[in-house]
Amino acid sequence: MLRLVRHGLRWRRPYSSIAASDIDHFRTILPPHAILSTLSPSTLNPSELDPYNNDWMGKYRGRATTVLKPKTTQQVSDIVRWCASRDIPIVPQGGNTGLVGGSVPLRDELVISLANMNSVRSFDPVSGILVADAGCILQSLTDYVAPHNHIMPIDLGAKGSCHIGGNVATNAGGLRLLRYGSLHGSVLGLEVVLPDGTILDQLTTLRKDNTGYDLKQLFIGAEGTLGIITAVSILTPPSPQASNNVILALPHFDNVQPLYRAVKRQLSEILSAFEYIDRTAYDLAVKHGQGRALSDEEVDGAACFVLVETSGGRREHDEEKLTDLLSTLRSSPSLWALREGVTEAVSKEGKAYKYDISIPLASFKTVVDTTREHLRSKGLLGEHAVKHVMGYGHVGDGNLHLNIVAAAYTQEIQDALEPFVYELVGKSLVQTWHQKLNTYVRCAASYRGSVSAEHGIGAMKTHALHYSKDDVSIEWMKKIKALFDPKGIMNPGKVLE
Ligand code: FAD
Ligand code: 2HG
Ligand code: ZN
Repeated sequence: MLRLVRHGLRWRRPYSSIAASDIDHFRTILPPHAILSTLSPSTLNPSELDPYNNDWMGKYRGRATTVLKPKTTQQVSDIVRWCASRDIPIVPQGGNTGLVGGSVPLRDELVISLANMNSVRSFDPVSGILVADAGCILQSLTDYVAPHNHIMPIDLGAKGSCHIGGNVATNAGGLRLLRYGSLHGSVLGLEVVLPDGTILDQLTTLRKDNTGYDLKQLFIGAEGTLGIITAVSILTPPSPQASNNVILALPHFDNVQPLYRAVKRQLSEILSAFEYIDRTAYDLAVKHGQGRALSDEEVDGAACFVLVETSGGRREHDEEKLTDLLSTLRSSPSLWALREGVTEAVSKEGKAYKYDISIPLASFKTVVDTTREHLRSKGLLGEHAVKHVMGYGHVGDGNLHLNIVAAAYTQEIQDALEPFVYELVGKSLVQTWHQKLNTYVRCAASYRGSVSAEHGIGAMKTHALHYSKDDVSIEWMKKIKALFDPKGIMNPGKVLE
């Protein structure tokens, strides 16, 4: 029996490490190719587990000895039942594109990868309801429904790798939330293997079902801490007949808010996205070859950019509306690739500290500037420390992605950023940089924002939950966790400390 230690703290309960005898048992459930283990008598090279032990950012690293890749819900159930009997902690893993360290082990937990559960179970082209295994890649589902003139209600830069199960487990937001709402609305049903191995079948395809507590909602955004999602029933909207997008270069951040109001008023029902990219983020995306750059003339003097997308029923009608709107604005056709590519560009530039926050739109720039000045005051700005501080995100959702790109992850930068950023966003007093006084001013008001708008809590923000949730809420979250997972084996150390 091994006691796991994390960040110098003892985990609350004793867990077992996986032993060779456990692998023997897993062999009775899965075929040999679905078991990746470095434990004897396997000859697997430990580096073959790197893709499962390292997160997308290269920030979190686990030490799993074993990865299982079940193909059926029954296999998932049998594995989990065994782990529950042996107190073996589990990390459910989808496409491993998560940005908060939730998808990789903290120590040597068992990784259950859903990658082999990748079949579409059914699709009804009349209702648009799709039922798919949790391990289906988002892009493959988009391709699947496209010939039926439907789209997925969710879209994000990681679509080529992330799983629909991972999307649901993180309640991912993405680029279509403004138009199609959150997964709490479009997910109709789930099949989940609970932490004792029981299969919870809530895979309904009903639009309306008011028969008591809506249990599936608990698993949407639970980040694998309450159970393993094995299948998803989801409502797919009809494909828009016409879609247009433009990137607008704006001279001042102050232009964004009035523009958003004007765009909403003029485009109304056909507005499907309104995305923000500050100049630093734009320059990085261009530097690293993401999307099509605007001409020098177009970007001259631009402080920031917004990408506006319309999706509607009639091409001429939508184009006319967009043209009317844009007639007074500098615009240029561009590609979503530029906006979607910012995350990729950031990762090519260095190591990113990512803060995914909900705050009022008017404060997007203040938060970025305040963070930059704070780092400057600590002497941490420069090629060998923090190279860039930037903001981009989803204006329509009030969601800013504050990214701090450093040459390396260091404790000094980490300590400078936290709790600074969380205090800036969350419940405590707000500090703002006062240019004239060349100092911080603590304001009496707080943004009362969210420290995680869409990426989740994972391992990164367990200590920061209290900035956005009160004690009563956290206490009830803990009670729910204990009810579903009394042994605490499901993704320990994630979401809740
Ligand atoms: P993973 O990373 O494998 O896992 C994420 C979490 O979900 C972990 O806690 C894991 O344990 C749990 N989990 C995974 N599968 C299951 C399952 N079947 N059952 C139970 N728990 C499970 N996120 C956004 O919200 N919006 C964006 O616009 C966005 N854009 C991104 C762009 C890029 C380039 C990248 C790299 C990431 C982006 N993300 C975005 C973050 C990430 O892609 C999403 O969080 C995504 O939903 C994670 O899916 P995944 O399959 O990769 O899950
Ligand atoms: C996006 O909106 C994603 O592009 C990723 O949520 C944000 O990389 C990030 O910080
Ligand atoms: Zn985002």
